[in-house]
Amino acid sequence: MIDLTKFYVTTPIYYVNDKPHLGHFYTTLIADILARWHRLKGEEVFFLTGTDENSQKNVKAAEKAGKDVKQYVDEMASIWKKTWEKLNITFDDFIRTTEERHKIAVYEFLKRMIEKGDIYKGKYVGYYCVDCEAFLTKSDLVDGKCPIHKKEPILLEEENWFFAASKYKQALLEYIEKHPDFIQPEARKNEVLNYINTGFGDISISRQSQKWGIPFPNDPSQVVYVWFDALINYLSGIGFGYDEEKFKKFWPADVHLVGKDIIKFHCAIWPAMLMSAGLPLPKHVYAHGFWTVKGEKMSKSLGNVVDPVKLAEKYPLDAIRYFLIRQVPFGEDGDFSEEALVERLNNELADELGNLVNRVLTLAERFNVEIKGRPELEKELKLEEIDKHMEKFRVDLALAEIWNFVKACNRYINEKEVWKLKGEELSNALYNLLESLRILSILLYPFLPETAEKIRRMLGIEEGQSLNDCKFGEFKWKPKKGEILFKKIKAY
Ligand code: ME8
Repeated sequence: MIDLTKFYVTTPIYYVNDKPHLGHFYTTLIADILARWHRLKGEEVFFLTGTDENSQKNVKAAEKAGKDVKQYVDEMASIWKKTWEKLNITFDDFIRTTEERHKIAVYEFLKRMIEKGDIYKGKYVGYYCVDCEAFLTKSDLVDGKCPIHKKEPILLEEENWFFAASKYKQALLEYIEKHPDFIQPEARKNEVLNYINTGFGDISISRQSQKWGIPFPNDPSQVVYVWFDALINYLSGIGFGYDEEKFKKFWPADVHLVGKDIIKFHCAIWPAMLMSAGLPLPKHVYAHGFWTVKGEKMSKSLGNVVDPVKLAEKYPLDAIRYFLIRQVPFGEDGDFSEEALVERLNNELADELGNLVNRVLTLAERFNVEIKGRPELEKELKLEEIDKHMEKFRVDLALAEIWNFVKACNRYINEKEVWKLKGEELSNALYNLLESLRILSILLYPFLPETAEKIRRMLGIEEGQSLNDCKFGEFKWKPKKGEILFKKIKAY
């Protein structure tokens, strides 16, 4: 169940060893769409994103760039933040794990775990993939290499601080059982259960060999393990340890959006950490699939990434947003190609939505009649279904349902041959079509914000409509045709 008054959504905090690629944009875009939707519902929304800066990957990248690590992460964090701004992402805060507020939260969190008796000193011996920043077991390896990064892991032997995570194994299994929609989509749940049942043990949460990171409390010879500190961003970003009121207002998160690569951390380790610190668990974790290019995961380490900023210089940003949401069922993998993007832009955005808006406004301008009538098109609008999909984070299904309405409006024009109508019938048809466009300008706003805004302006209606206004009624439009919404692209 979603809290009716607040909505807290997060993205992973991304490593800053490179700039954002389309995969990162995808997760962040979904969070943006959900945040905009819940704002339309009048809820108090908090949308957090940020950067994971205490990683060895960042240290290596700084060395490669010949820069001081701090200077490097500062520059990169600024690139990430500016990229999201450029790409019209409406985050409410941007947490960086090198910030003081984050350190305060990590220390408060660790203090609670220490008081609980869950932290002890032990010896760690095992494989470690620096690109994953994670331990691997022998069975994880394929041909002796990390299956994701295709690199040999290092063998690590250290005296570390450990979290007695195995204490929470049973409680975790029970929690997942009792909260069937905690891990989504359903298919991912088995993967997590399998991990908890077979691979879940105590976790080393400090590093002796590293200098870059948050010093371990009362043991400055070690730094906090980067994943351990990173997960706490979801709390430090909303005031944990320094703004209790804000923290109480927004925690627990309504949804952590993540890629399927980091599900174990979010659905097993993080919940166990929260149980230890005596805090409620997030309501949902939604793990989506990977964007691939020619079947291979798009990734910084594989070097096959698509740059969303460059893409947005070539295509309208709303077309990219639309494509990413429509192209794959949310949760599954999808292959990226410009060809497929252009196809959707031409066939759906230009031919269906663009054409609809253009036709209705042309008719409204041509026949300057009084606009009133009976709400005939309202039955085609499945608002409840759309909202249900959004409550289940199925942005893809919600947008498909909105698109059915776009198609229904086009059908209405064709079937009625509106351009031939006269008098009351014409007035009625224009009423239905203009009201439909007004409602579309609200519903499309989370998905295609620039386009929705253009439609609103062409209709001559005021800003600030909410989901409550998505019903047919009386309206004072001042329709005026504007620019074409989407120009078709011939070559790409
Ligand atoms: O894992 N397709 O950061 P990261 C879809 N810092 N999404 C993709 C993707 C792809 N090909 N590649 C990346 C980390 N992503 C940690 C997270 S959170 C406490 C710490 C997205 O920079 C997806 O959301 O490697 C994935 O989980 C995330 O970027 C990994 O980003």
